[in-house]
Parts: sequence; C-alpha cells; structure tokens
Amino acid sequence: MNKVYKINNTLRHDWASDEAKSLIDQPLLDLIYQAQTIHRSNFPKNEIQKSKLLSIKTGSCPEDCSYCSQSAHHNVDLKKEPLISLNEVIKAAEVAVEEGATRFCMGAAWRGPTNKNIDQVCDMVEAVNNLGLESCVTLGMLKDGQAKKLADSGLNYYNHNIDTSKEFYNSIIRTRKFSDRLDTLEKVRNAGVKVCSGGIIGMGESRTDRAEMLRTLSNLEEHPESVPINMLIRIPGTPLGNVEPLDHIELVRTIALARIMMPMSTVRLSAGRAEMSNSTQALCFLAGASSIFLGDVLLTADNPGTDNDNNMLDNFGLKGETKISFKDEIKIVS
Ligand code: SAM
Ligand code: DTB
Ligand code: SF4
Repeated sequence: MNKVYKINNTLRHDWASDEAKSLIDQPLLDLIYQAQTIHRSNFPKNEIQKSKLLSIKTGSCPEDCSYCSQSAHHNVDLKKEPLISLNEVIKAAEVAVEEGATRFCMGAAWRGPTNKNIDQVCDMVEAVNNLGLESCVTLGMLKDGQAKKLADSGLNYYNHNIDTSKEFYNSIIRTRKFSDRLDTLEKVRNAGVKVCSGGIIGMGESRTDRAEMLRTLSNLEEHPESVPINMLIRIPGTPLGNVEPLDHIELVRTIALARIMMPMSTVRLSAGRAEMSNSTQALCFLAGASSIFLGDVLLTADNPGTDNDNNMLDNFGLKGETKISFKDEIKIVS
C-alpha cells in the first residue's frame, strides 16, 4: 500500500532574490525549525536514503572545474583510468546492494559522452537496474538524442550540478557556460529522466551566491527531484586546494534553504562528510537532508566508510529508506 503524506507546502517557481536571502539569513534555529517542519510534512521521519558512487572513467577530463581532481588542467596525484568494463560495474553494484544502498550512481570524467559511450553506459544502467537498484549517471553535457537513449535503457536519474550561482560561475569554470548546464538539464527533463542537480559550497562564494544557486534550481519549471549539496573537498593540486574552509553552519543553512524552497525534493548531504563531525551531520539531517553516499570513496575523494556511517545512523536512530520516490508513490491528501 502506498504511504500517505499530508502535503501542506506549495511548490513555487517564482522565488525572488531578496526572499531567498532573507530566508537563509534568519536566526539559525528559526531556519532549521522551518526546514524540519517542512521535511516532516513531506517525508517519512527518521529515514535516510543511501546511495553508492562509482567512477567508471577517471581523470584526464578536458574541463577546467577549479575544484575537481579529474581535470586535465590540474596537477593532481590521481590514477587515471579509461571506461571500466560492464563486469566491474556489476561487481561494484552487487557490493552496494550488500551494503544497503538503494541507488547506484556512475560518474565519468567526460566533457560529454560520445554516442558509443552512451551505448556502453546504457548496458551498465540495465545491469544496475536488474539488481534492484535505482540508477543514476553523471556523464557531463549531453547532445540531442542522448538523454532519450539513456531513458530508454531505464535510467532513473541524471546528475548534472549547476555548482554555484550564475554570478560566481566564471570564477570556477571557464571551459563551459552556466547556460550549458541548464541546457543539459532541460534535455534530461524532456527525456523523462529524473533530474539530480545541486552544487558545491565553500569555494569562496558568498552566502548570496549560495541562495542564488538554490533560486536557479527552485525556479526551474520543475524542481530537481534530487538536490545534492557538496561541501568542497579541498584537493591538493587544484586551484581551490588551499581555499579558506567554510564554517559548517553555512552548510546547514544552505541545506535548510534547499529544503524550504524545494519542499518535495530529496536534499542530499553529498561530498565533504569525511571532514565533518557527526554533530554537524546531525544538524544537516535536522535541516532536511535525507540522503548520503556510502563507502570509503566518493568518485576519487575520501568518504567516511560504510561502518562509520552505519554506526552514526544507528546512534541517531535513522533507518534506511522504505521504498518511496518523489511524485510516483506519494498520494496527496491536501
Ligand atoms: N563530469 C561530470 C560533471 O561534471 O557533471 C560528472 C562528475 S563531477 C565529479 C560531479 C560533481 O561532483 C560536480 O558537479 C561537483 O558538484 C562535485 N564535485 C567534484 N569535485 C568535488 C570536490 N572536490 N568537492 C566537492 N564536490 C565536488
Ligand atoms: C554530487 O553532487 N556529488 C557526487 C555525485 N554528485 C556524483 C560526487 C562528489 C565528488 C566528490 C569528489 C570526488 O570524489 O572526486
Ligand atoms: Fe570534468 Fe566533471 Fe571534474 Fe568538471 S567536475 S573537471 S566536468 S569530471
């Protein structure tokens, strides 16, 4: 039987800049209280969705994203690898199932895939779905027809982050435009694949930039079903390797704002947890994050590891998700 949740929040697509900024600037406890109230009215309480990541093609990326270990423009100590085999993907996905993940996300360091790459990834998506996992891929910019092919293979989510505000974007990435990211998101949406799009904080942007990034996402015609919020992992050899660390309370504020502006979307506490205390993460969950990546590594960088996470979640009394996904299975009772 479907779960029934009372929904008392309107989905808005007309957020103004000053509105977003005054929400994020609120006294912290007011902001968290508001976010958690919205969270509880739309999501099962005390549940966390667990995903697992796999890098299927690592390094030598032609893009110059200042935060990324995989860009060919930076000098990072990283083992580069061409596209891995279908068998390797299946093995990793089987481990993900054993660890309790319900979604498997495959990332490739491409500016965008070729049509041959798309065929290869479609086989991977089918294999992942056959194991009972939801599938997600993040492959860079898509060309016409590619999103449709992925949709036909059964792909559930496409991850493509806008990363930061339109205003700050050029300070971080020069090889593509903010509007390129939005074009790919539109292709994904039009093909009927669920959209996963968020960004990174802690790159030297202002709180206004963080609010503006979320305003862009929440003012899309449809909200992304999944909104990952990444705390910058400062990677030696990248231009942001030595940036001043951001106060983790700014992460809590950003998550709370995402929760308020996109009340039905899953907000994901993504990169950066290896440097966070469990107390910080508890605040992020209270502010409305309800999804994490399991495992020792994300794509290339450190993550806390499944045992540590299971201990933390047990300690907090948080359980893995019971099967429910945005829109499909939520019955609106007004
Ligand atoms: N190449 C694809 C793309 O850019 O869309 C997919 C892979 S990329 C690694 C996926 C996302 O991971 C990026 O958009 C960024 O938001 C996040 N990310 C990458 N490096 C990060 C870092 N050092 N710290 C935090 N997040 C990071
Ligand atoms: C997202 O927003 N964060 C994940 C997922 N989408 C693909 C990736 C985080 C990558 C962190 C840096 C690394 O592991 O190289
Ligand atoms: Fe390439 Fe993606 Fe890394 Fe940018 S974030 S350098 S596009 S792998």
